[in-house]
Amino acid sequence: MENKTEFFLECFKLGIIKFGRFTLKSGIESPFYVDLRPLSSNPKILKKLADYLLEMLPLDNFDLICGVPYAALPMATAMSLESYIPLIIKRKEAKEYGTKKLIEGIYKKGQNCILVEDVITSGKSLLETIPEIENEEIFVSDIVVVLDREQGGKEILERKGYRVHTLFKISEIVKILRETNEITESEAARIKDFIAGNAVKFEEKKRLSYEQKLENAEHSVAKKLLKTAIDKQSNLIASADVTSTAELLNFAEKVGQHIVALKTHIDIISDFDFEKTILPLKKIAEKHRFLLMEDRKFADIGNTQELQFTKGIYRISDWADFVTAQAIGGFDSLNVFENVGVVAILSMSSKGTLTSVPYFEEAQKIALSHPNVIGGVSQKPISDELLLFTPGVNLNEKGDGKGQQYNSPEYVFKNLHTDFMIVGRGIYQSENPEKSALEYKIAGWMAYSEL
Ligand code: 5BU
Repeated sequence: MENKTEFFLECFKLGIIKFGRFTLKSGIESPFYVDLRPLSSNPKILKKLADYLLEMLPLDNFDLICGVPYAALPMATAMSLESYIPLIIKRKEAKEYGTKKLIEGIYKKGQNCILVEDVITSGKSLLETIPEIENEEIFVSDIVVVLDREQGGKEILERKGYRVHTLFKISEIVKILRETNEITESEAARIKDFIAGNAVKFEEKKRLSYEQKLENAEHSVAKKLLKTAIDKQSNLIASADVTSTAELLNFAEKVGQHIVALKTHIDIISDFDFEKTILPLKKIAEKHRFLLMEDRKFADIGNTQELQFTKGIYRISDWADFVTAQAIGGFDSLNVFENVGVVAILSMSSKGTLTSVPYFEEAQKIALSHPNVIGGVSQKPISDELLLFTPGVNLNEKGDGKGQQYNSPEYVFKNLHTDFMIVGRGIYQSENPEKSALEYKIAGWMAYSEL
């Protein structure tokens, strides 16, 4: 494809930006007006536009495409034709008769949908559209936008945990148009002033520091985790998804100094033996001052969970500092985890997960009110009364071909306000796990510190 600047100039020739005085929907007067609808009347341009928009996304992760009505509908259609990802149609208003559906087309609950928008200003129309799609239990994680007017909408959506991919920014466009003499210096200056003066004001929610969270923490395990993070300047939890005692101990020894906790799936250790696996692991944890997090994901009635927690060959209650548990069994099912911290699963990182928005909200209510719960596992921002643990983090991969979906450390700390990132294969499958652990630790701490 030609470069993006040339492509923009081709689009510009169709009259998509006008200069002068225009009153916007919000009532404010703008020195320019953007209308991308002409792009849809030129098939070659529309096709190229669809390719540019698709290029910004990890396409394997999506099952559906939907455009915000009306201007983005042809764009979404073109993207669907180019990628073979099925299209769904969002109505502006539900029909008064018939099915009264807001979303038309063929879809299933739990599918991942790319949302397409032509221009983003304050983000208002996206904020209205997203819940209507999520109410159908379709997941929206990524939004592609042709043009960002840089008035704060992108940031508002990103703070809510959506990834916003924009093809053009108005500041870039002004630069291109000035360089090609399409606009005068004074026009460029007027536009720049307008952008600077009209960013939508939003109260950026400051994330709480580890020190502030430590002050607020009540549970001893939460306190210990936060103290460890501050002392070691690390917010990294390494996931040791290895299958033998030797590998587990070797891995713990190598990465120990860089992590706040080691996450285990103890039931995948094929030669598990309490004396030979757990006792040395505990020693390494003490030596390097990290906690043990057993990712057991309890999901039963309280009585069964109690047995799974305290009995069997693993006797998790004898060694884990904290465990993961589903909230699906209800509030009382978590009463049995008395001497450990519980991290409740609020949403999952895998494609097609059923942890829809309503489920997430109910699970979060339980997490917030239960004294044993110290935090939640989630791919969305959560209440800052809870610690947020986020798996699905990798510096090099977008997915694993088995449904896992990855974000970068920067993304999870900046947009989700994650407290602890969980990294598995990014570390234990690397050639030098110790070096990789250090790399992730630095990336995570920098992302946190820059906020
Ligand atoms: P990975 O190798 O970085 O993909 O490993 C991620 C780990 O986190 C792995 O042990 C999973 O079982 C765990 N995990 C996850 O990936 N996503 C989730 O939503 C939850 C746990 Br809950």
